[in-house]
Amino acid sequence: MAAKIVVSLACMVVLLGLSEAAVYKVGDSAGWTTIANVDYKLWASTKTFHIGDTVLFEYNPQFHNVMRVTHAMYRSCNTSNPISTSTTGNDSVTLTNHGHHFFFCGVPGHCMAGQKLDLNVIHPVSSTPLSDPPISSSSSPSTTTIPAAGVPGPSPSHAASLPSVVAAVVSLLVSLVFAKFAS
Ligand SMILES: *[C@@H]1O[C@H](CO)[C@@H](O)[C@H](O)[C@H]1NC(C)=O
Ligand SMILES: *[C@@H]1O[C@H](CO)[C@@H](O)[C@H](O)[C@H]1NC(C)=O
Ligand SMILES: [Cu+2]
Repeated sequence: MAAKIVVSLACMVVLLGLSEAAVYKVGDSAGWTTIANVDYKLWASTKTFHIGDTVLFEYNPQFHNVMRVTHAMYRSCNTSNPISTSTTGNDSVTLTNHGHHFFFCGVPGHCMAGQKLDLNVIHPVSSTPLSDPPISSSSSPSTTTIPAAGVPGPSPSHAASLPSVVAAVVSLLVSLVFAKFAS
């Protein structure tokens, strides 16, 4: 029983990853830049990022780069110790864990000018493929109720009600048979 549940949960996670993997170009047609005055906070707020999705930073590497940083460094535009730096001009980042991911351009002044991005990847079990209403896509990671994975499974109430359902079906069949013989 438990093994079955684990397997079906694992399948669900895999399906989620496969069905929802998307590629988002940061800043859409404007790309990763300071010229167009893109509001990257607004851009990110219009998307729902899932594990397995990819964000693509496209920019002229002569003028910009991409630094992945901590929240503290993001807030202060501190470029001294980035987690990683990309400089190809066409950098894709696959999102492999949930929570916030912080990026900015490390060229002096660019982060301060707004070339910074905070992506929030929602928790994988907060959305299910079939049973959830669309509202869930705009929900915050606060929906961490794990049983919301939609498994119609072995909660104590279900387990207890199963024998009574069987009993009801059996008694219905018995009464039908008796009714047939009696007529
Ligand atoms: C930037 O962060 C480093 C630690 O990573 C710290 O030593 C330095 O003081 C910070 N600089 C500023 C201007 O906050
Ligand atoms: C950037 O990389 C993506 C794949 O990561 C590719 O599909 C795209 O064609 C590349 N764009 C440029 C301008 O090289
Ligand atoms: Cu820049």
